[in-house]
Amino acid sequence: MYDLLLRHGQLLQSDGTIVAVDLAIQQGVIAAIAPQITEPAKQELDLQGQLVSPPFVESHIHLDSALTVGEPRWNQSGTLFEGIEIWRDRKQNLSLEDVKTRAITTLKQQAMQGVLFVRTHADVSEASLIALQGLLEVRETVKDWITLQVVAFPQDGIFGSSQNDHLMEQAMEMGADAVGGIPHYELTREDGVKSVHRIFELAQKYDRLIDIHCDEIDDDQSRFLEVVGACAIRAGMGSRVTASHTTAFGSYNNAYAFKLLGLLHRTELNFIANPLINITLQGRTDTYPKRRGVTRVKELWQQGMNVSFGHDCVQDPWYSLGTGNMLDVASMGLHVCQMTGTAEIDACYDMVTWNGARTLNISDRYGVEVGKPANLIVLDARDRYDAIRRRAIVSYVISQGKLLVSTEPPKTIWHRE
Ligand code: 17E
Ligand code: FE2
Repeated sequence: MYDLLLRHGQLLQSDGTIVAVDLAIQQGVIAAIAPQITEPAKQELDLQGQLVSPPFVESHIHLDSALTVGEPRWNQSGTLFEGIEIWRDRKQNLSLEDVKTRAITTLKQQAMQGVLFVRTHADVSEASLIALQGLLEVRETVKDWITLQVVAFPQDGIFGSSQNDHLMEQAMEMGADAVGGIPHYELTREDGVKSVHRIFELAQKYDRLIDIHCDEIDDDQSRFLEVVGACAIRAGMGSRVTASHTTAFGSYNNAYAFKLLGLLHRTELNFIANPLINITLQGRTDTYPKRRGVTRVKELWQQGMNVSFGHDCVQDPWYSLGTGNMLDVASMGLHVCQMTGTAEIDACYDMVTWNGARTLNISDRYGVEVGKPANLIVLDARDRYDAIRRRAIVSYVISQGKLLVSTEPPKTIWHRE
């Protein structure tokens, strides 16, 4: 007797093919996938030919600042720097309760839309480390229905003030999953380089992943990605390292960009683009032509490198919009990066699913395959293209073998002939 039987699904497999199947779940694990399963189950769902996919992966979000938009004021200039100033004021008033409540509200919003794996940044430039403490507690509270990774992120720079380096070390001891950084915001270019070396040192000392906010600026001279790449090669840990944003890559001259691509090719670095926010945040010092301020997603993907898309923000000092819907992210990425070919559209879907899982280093546990943990979503869509174009509804979310969320499609009535 199975615990849960899903009948009549169209399973999107990791190679992109779609097959008609029934899926059986037992004790939190996918027990069987076959054209027809006849054994009984305690609970059955008829999927009516809807698309079965592994869950969405949110590879980059700031849950500590989520849902604070307008507090204490609105970001009127729309720049990264005004956002950092506003957050510096808001974070004086953090409490554990405040951080946890907003984070859990956001995670529920995400899970309702099919996100079951999340990597969040936690600002560790405050001596209290309340943002980190809060998100580590949330990681524990939600672990039965969503998997959370927490990055120790020094928003004000590791060497921007004398205490921050020590706070990074403390964050590792408290149990952060990954070491973060922001080299382009350090006081000098030299400090930026030094910060990248320090990040690798901490990651190796504490055996953690790395996820660096890297070159999130339109300055074509911001070249910390090459430092991250070089450190990854020397440390032999590329697949455990992520370069987030890298928006300056969109501004580099091609001679340098091609040289850089060659270097990156020698690593197994992961890249995260956050197209919703960076299309609004970047290009603010341009008149016309106005740059897009998003990294070279298509070229990295064409070179076979791992790229995922993140939301970055849900209603915070940097971005007043945001819903947690990963199909919104995929759609914006598709537009901004001009990924309109058929394989390119499919790749945009993969960037909010499989590629995100690879970034999070959870590929061994991720995917709708027999023997893997039963995490999956059912989309009211025919295929990846249809899902992105219509921002398809996630009808069912199955987390760790159990039904977590179900959503009915809205009903629209046409009242004329
Ligand atoms: N902090 C930062 O440095 N960059 C961002 N995009 C956000 C926070 C959201
Ligand atoms: Fe970010």
